[in-house]
Amino acid sequence: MPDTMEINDIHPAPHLDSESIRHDWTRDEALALFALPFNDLIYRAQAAHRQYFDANAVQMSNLLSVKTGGCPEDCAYCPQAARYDTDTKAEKIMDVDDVLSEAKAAKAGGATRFCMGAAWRNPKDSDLDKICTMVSEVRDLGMETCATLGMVTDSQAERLSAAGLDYYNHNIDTSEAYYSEIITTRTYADRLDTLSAVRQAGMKVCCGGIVGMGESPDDRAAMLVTLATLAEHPESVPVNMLVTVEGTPLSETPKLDPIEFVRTIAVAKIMMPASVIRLSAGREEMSDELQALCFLAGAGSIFVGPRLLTTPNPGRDHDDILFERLGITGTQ
Ligand code: SAM
Ligand code: DTB
Ligand code: SF4
Repeated sequence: MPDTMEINDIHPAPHLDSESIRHDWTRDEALALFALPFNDLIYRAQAAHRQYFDANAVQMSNLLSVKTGGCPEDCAYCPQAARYDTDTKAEKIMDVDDVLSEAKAAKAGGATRFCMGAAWRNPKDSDLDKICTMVSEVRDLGMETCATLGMVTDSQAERLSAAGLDYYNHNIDTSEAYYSEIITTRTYADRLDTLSAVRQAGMKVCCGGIVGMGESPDDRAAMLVTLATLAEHPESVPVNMLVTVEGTPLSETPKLDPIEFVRTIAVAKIMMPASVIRLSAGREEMSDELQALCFLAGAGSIFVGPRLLTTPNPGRDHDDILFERLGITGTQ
C-alpha cells in the first residue's frame, strides 16, 4: 500500500488541484486514503464536499416502512427477516391514505424526500400497483420520492419511474468478498443487476452499505471501490452504522471504532465528491460530536423522524438543536 506521501503525490490536496470525478479508483488508493492522518483525510473530504455542495446545508429524508417484516431473505443484520426471532412481526402493506398522512407529517417536519421501504426479496407485479399509487401521490405533495423494495426487473423499474419515483435505494451493503458471510439468499451480481435496471429506467440511484458488521478494513475499501467504479456514481450514498438488533445473527457484533466510521464517510466523499453521502442508520447511538465529525467529513444528508424502518432514530427536537449548534440548515 502506498504511504501518506505517495497518495498525496498521486492526488494533490484540493487547493492545488480539485478533486475531479473519477471512475477508476483502485483498492490500494482507497486503502491509502483510509490510512491518511485523520486531519489530512478530513481536510481533503471537506474540500471535496465544498466543490459541489453548500457545506452548511444538510438534506433531510424521511423513511417509512410501508410493508414491514416477514421477509424471506437471510440478511444477517436485518430485524425484518422472517427466519430470525426478533420483535418485528410481519404486517400487511399499508393503505395509501395512511402513507400519505405520514408523508404530509414528514413534509411539515422539514423532510424534502420521502423513502418508502418494503421487506421484500422482490415485489410482485401486483404489489407495484399500490406502490406506484403511493409514489405518485407522495410526489403530488411536492416531495421527492424514494423506494426500497428489493430486487426489481427492467419492466418493474420502468413502471416505478413512470409513476414518478425519483430515487431507488438498493444497497450493496459490503464488499463482494464479504457478501456471502452476511447474505446467502442472493448474490452480489443480483444486486448490481437491479442497480442497472434502475439506471436504465432513468431513476436516480441511492446505493451504499453498512459498516460495523465484522468486515475488515479491506472490505470497507472494496465496497467503496465498487460504488466509485460504477459507470455513474450513485447520486446518493447511504453509509449505515450497523444497528445491532436482538435475535439477528449480528446482534453481538462488537462496535466499530467510530473514527473508522467517520473515515468511511470521508473516503466515500473523496472518491465520489459530487454524490450526497448520507449519514444513515446508527445516529441514535452516536454522540452529537460524532455526528458533527461526519458532517465535517462530507455527509450531506440524514434520515429524520423518530424511526428508521423498524428501529429508533433521533427525534426532530434533538436534530433541530444539533443543527442550531452547528449552524447547519436543513435543505434539499
Ligand atoms: N428489502 C429491501 C432490500 O433489502 O433492499 C429493502 C429494505 S432493506 C431493510 C434496506 C436496507 O436497510 C438494507 O439494504 C440495509 O442496508 C439497511 N439495513 C437493514 N437493517 C439494518 C441494520 N440493522 N443496521 C443498518 N442498516 C440496516
Ligand atoms: C439505508 O441505507 N438505510 C435505511 C434505508 N436505506 C432504507 C434503512 C436503515 C434500516 C435500519 C434498521 C431498521 O430500522 O429496521
Ligand atoms: Fe429482507 Fe431487505 Fe431485510 Fe434483507 S434487508 S431481510 S431483503 S428486508
